[in-house]
Amino acid sequence: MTAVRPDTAPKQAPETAQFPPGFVWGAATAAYQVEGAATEDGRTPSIWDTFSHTPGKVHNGDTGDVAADHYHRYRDDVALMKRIGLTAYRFSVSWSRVQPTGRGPAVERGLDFYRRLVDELLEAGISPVATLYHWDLPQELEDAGGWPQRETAERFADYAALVAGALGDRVPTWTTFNEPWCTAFLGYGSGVHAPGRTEPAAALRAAHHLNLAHGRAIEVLRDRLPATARTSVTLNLHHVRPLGDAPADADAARRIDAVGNRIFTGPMLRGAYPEDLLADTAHLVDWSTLVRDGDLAAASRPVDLLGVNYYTPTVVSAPVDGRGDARDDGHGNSDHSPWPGSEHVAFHLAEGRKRTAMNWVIDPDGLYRLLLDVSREHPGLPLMVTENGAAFEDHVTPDGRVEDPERIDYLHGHLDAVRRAAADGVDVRGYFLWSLMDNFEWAYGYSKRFGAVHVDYATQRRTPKASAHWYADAIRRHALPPRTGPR
Ligand code: IFM
Repeated sequence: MTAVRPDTAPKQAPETAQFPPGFVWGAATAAYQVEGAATEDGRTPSIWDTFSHTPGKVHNGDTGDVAADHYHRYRDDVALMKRIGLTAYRFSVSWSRVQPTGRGPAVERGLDFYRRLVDELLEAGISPVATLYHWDLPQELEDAGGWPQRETAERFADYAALVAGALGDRVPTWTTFNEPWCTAFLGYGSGVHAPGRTEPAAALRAAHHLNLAHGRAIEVLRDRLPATARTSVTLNLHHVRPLGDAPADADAARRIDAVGNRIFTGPMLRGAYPEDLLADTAHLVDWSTLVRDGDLAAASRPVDLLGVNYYTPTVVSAPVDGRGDARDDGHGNSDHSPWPGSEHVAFHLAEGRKRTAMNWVIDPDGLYRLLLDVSREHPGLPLMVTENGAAFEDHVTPDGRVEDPERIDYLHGHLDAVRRAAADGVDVRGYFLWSLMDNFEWAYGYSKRFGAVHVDYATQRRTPKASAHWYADAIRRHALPPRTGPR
């Protein structure tokens, strides 16, 4: 593994430094990760039900069948959010709950759960942020070809219309997709996520249909939502850094920026695929037939907000010893790289830096720089940090506490990065901690805990960790508390 020099430490904020007025303090979850109730009220399997029930796909054979049982415990969970002082809650809607086959009329009992959840949030003074898709495609649509199939984009627009019809009067902020990069490249490229396919060409086709589906859904949302509602998409933008100064390292960074970021920001925010991406991947797909007339105009329907998810930077170089190497890209172990063209790139972990339980390098300055870069590249587009957080080995002490100073440190550093970006002129409207509570961490099952609230899966007992108390303090102050918060 090649070492990366740590950057010089950024200047620390005075502890009293404030966040912008109106800054949103949120936490996020996703349907399959927290809801459970996998077969209740008409819900049928999504690709994640199928995948997690397939031996060998998820750590320990864990599934989302019960998860954190949020479906039944949402009232208590909203009460917890209120105690923390959240001003917003970002959740996702399970397509399989609303439209089990991915086609046809909505199942009202499925929609009712979200109506109840949203009402509970509004009652508690917490603003709901609804994500339409967080990776759980109805299995029947995958059986018909999934995201590499163009028709899935049309089905998504129909589904968006059903959800907007049910919740449009009470949800002020809407997000089409969460991290479409993961859907395309982990689902259809490396196969570490559902549906577990390892077909690079299919991954690129999926990416295009996700762009198209996003645009079609934005059109539907704009049509059906009140004028005051805000539309958005959330991207896991990779903060890509070349390892060294060599032009070959810069070219590796360009490639990963193209297939990691600009493959979505291009069509969605500029109405075009970047020329270098098309050239780099021309041996895999025929873009001239994949992208039809009108697709890019559809994909680039304006959004009101861009959601940015950040956890760790992506450090790359030219191939080492003539070979590309994607083992350290932070996206799980597979014999198949998620990155088309990864034979031209080697990924690196920064040595000498602290890591989380995911083995992700902790680098808050990456978030600061990412926000500055995105705001420079897309001026006038308000940003929201829609996910940021860390998994650590958490334990409940005999007297019922969870001390997680490393998470407090992580949150402090990253919130300070957001504050500094805002102070330097970035229009960043808020921050959503990932995650409100421990949950099903995809291929890692329940082995990784990202929550500010600890969940004992045997009893479903919730215990706010020290970081939840610290975050509550930050919200009260509208400023960063010291790293070790109050108990
Ligand atoms: O748990 C996930 C979430 O579903 C999407 N973004 C990254 C998180 C941590 O891996």
